Amino acid sequence: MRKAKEALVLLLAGGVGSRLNILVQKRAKPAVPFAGIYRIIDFSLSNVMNSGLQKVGVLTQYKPLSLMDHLSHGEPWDFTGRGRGVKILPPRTGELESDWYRGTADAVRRNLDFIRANPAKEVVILSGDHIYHMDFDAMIEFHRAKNADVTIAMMVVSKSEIHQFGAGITDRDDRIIDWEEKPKEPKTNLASMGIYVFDYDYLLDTLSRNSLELDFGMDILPRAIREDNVFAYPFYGYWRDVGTVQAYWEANMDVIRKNSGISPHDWNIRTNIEAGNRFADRPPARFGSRAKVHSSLISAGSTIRGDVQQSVLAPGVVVEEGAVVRNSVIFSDCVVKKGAKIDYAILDKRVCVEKDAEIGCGRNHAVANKLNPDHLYSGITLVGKGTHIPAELRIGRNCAIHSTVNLADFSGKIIEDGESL
Ligand code: ADQ
Ligand code: ADP
Repeated sequence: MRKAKEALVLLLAGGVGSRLNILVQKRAKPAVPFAGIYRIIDFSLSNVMNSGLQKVGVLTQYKPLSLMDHLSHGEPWDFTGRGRGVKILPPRTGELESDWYRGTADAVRRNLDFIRANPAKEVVILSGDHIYHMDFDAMIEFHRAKNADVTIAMMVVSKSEIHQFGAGITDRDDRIIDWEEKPKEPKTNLASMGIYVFDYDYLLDTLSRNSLELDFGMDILPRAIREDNVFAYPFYGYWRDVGTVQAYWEANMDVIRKNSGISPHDWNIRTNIEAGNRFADRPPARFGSRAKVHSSLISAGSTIRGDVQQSVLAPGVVVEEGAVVRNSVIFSDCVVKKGAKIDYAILDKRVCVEKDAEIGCGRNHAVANKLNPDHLYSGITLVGKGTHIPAELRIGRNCAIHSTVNLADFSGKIIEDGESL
């Protein structure tokens, strides 16, 4: 029997994800659309389902509208057929914003009644904002074989990335003997994937010990590593924290790259076909006689008469004749009119690009901005939901165009590289 059935899952889906810039202005990071028809959270939830886990509480907090809509319509997350497998746990807060969850452990602590009402052998704690493919059953088996109190999924990342993660040092038995959350001077490149298996009783006990321990990575895990049995489950598959615009764009590109290990064509990812993108009742994608498409993902309801290369298109996107879309991620119901050119851009929903406008074209000169985390520097230009880009406007690279901006007088003008409007 799969061990996973005996575990309870808590999915943390409340983080702000502010480095995703305008993509998270109106929605939580796990609700950001991904790979055409999915949202980021679909990958965690599909892993849960494919691993045979049956009971999931989703902890929400920040701008949960799109997320709740995505999780609560239709049947895709009804794992067992006997009532819903997924339960949305709204924020347990008072009136004041300062009373909001103050960290991941605090968020879980505020839902102790849900954990107590669902006794299990283990509690699996996951994040709703990673793109990956993983079998939690194997991890639970490892956790039991090690007789662990806590098991953390960990993988080797590059030296330049480790400062964003919890970093651990293990002994030959995979026991974690040293730990630092987001180290400034890393001693290791073994990173925590933010995926934890806790022994059920151990979790209840540890959370009720000290209510000032607010965060797993900062507080709970360092103490557990010092005092108790904490192991690292080594992971070798595809996993990305899509916390930055660069990482989000790259993960979308991985979906269309051959053998990247993350294609939804190779394994079962579920989504909600009725909410949000509403592609369930859209007609098939169609291609005009002059259409040229390669290395791309095109979703239902789209009409392509121009040129699409190396891009991910959500449902209902129109690319008119003579228009070119390259190296880009286009959300649902965008229109790219005749002669317009889009390169290295992410267009949120319902953006209309008028004739001969250009977005994100040219070379990436803005690498110097790298020191300022508020600036985009990876070369990608972002355009907010519903923005109307007038004819012949040229928008450079690394720009962020917010939904609220009115560009009516910008026809024929240039928005320079790195500008934010
Ligand atoms: P971070 O990436 O900094 O580090 P954190 O901000 O702690 O992650 O959030 C973890 C997850 O919980 C995210 O999915 C976030 O959306 C969610 N979340 C945060 N606050 C929440 C709240 N109050 N309510 C509900 N959900 C909430 C963590 C670990 C590192 C590890 C990385 C891996 O601390 O050790 O390396 O994840 O990405
Ligand atoms: P997102 O891009 O995050 O899906 P949308 O603008 O598409 O955001 O909508 C946000 C959420 O609100 C969606 O889940 C959608 O189903 C819901 N929604 C959008 N427009 C309406 C509307 N006019 N009435 C009710 N719900 C809506």
